[in-house]
Amino acid sequence: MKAETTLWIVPTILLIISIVALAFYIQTTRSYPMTWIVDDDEPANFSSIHEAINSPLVANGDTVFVRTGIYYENVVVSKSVSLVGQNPVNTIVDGGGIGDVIRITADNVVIESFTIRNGQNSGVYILSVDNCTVQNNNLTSNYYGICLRSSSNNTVSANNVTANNSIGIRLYASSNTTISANNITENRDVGIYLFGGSNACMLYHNNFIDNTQQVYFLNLANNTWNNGYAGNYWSDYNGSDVDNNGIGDIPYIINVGNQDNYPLINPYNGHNVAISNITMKRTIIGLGDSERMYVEVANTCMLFGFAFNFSVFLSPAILHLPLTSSEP
Ligand SMILES: [Ca+2]
Ligand SMILES: [Ca+2]
Repeated sequence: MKAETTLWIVPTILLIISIVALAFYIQTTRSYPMTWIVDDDEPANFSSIHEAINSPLVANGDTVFVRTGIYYENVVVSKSVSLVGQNPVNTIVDGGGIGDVIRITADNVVIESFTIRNGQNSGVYILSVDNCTVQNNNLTSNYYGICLRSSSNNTVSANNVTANNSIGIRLYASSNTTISANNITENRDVGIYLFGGSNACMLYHNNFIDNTQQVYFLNLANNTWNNGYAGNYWSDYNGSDVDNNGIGDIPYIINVGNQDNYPLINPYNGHNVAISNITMKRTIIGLGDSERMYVEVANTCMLFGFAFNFSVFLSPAILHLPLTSSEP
């Protein structure tokens, strides 16, 4: 009897191990992304952000959605996930005055819609990674708001980087960084600090307001301070705008090799473009006819009008009909 029992135990254990291994294999090799919910005080998949990131259930490509609350954590994002807050005002990650609040150590990470505060070092520290995005966050009361080190091809966009204890955004040896549409305000030492060969960065549509020093370079570097037609808003710019096109008439000089050729007269506040007028002589046009159309578009600080000619020709494409109809 005893020998018979032993005979069964071994294959049974092997079978259980196989099933667990198979389940784990299926879990870790799924090809579709999943969204996981974190909430500090309501039922959810996880109750803390670091618990979610560290879970073997959460894989590269997944989204970790964090509901509103105050999360006292120091998070290391070591997987290629999108970490998304429910909203940037009430979804707060507080570093408690210790280390970095969020440190990114994997490529292709997104950090979006949080308040990130009280980092002894950085609010967000981007370390030796590519293709990460930090957008739509409030970063305040950190030593550095956002810090990039030895990282390329990353994007920092539409963040409020305000009242950090030293530097708003700090780049060390980080090339090809796109920094756009951020409010960089009232940082104690410097708005943006670039050193260690942070070249070929593109910075535009940012509002640099009342930083003790707006930009500081430790080493010379060449970066582009516009997107080809619009630059940044500088609270200490004192040029004029005689032609009233919203762009200052003289460049904002940063240093040798760095100047904003298209400084904005008013702070940038997003793309709110309206088509304010379309004019055509005729509305019924025959095949082969030429016609001229005038279109006027406006945003919060500029009004553009442009005209173009077009001809009507025969195409196999079907004109779209209205999606809804009031006819029975
Ligand atoms: Ca909550
Ligand atoms: Ca002008």
